[in-house]
Amino acid sequence: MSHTIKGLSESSVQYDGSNLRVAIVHARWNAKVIDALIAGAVAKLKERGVKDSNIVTQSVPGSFELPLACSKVISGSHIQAASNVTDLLGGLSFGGGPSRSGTPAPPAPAGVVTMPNEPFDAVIAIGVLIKGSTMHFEYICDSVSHALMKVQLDSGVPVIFGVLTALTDEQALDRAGLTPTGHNHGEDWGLAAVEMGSHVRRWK
Ligand code: DLZ
Repeated sequence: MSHTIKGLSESSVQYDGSNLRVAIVHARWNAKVIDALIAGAVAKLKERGVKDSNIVTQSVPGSFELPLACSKVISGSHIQAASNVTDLLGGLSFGGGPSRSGTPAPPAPAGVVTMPNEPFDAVIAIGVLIKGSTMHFEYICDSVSHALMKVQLDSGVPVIFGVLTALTDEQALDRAGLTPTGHNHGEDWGLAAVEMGSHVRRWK
């Protein structure tokens, strides 16, 4: 058995997610890893009592798009073609009425279910960046992590940093629990969302 000092230690408090609402905003690059991370996050959200109906997912093309999408999701803007966890590829979108900013929302496309624009207690931003042969990786890792921190601090809503910055495919698979010795970091992000969402409710 391998021993390591790394990793998230268990909290002495069992945070209750039963009244929390959490958004998962995820990139679609490196989908196999992304899907495993989302599944890990959702499993832990549910384990902590977050209701299915209070978990909303929104996909964006790549990690570079995560900060803007998180910001819009938090501010209650309408994003079409969002989906919920029971139908990751289906259409369940935010809102049907006016957004919280007061701007009238565009109508949802046919077949897209709408959800009320309730505020989110936490947002989990999930992306998988894998280093290639150019400087692209470095630029995106740096800008995305700074921008997600800015969204969190500007909005006061916890943005859980679920962006893997892997040097190899193997590292990415390992951190999504897709290797025999790996650990799914999505699970940690689900727990972090419930813990931070609970803290921020108390700190208000
Ligand atoms: C272009 C690109 C590349 C090369 N690699 C990744 C990656 O490993 N992970 C990821 O999430 N996104 C990648 N992208 C896409 C960018 O994040 C972004 O979607 C595009 O540059 C368009 O803005």
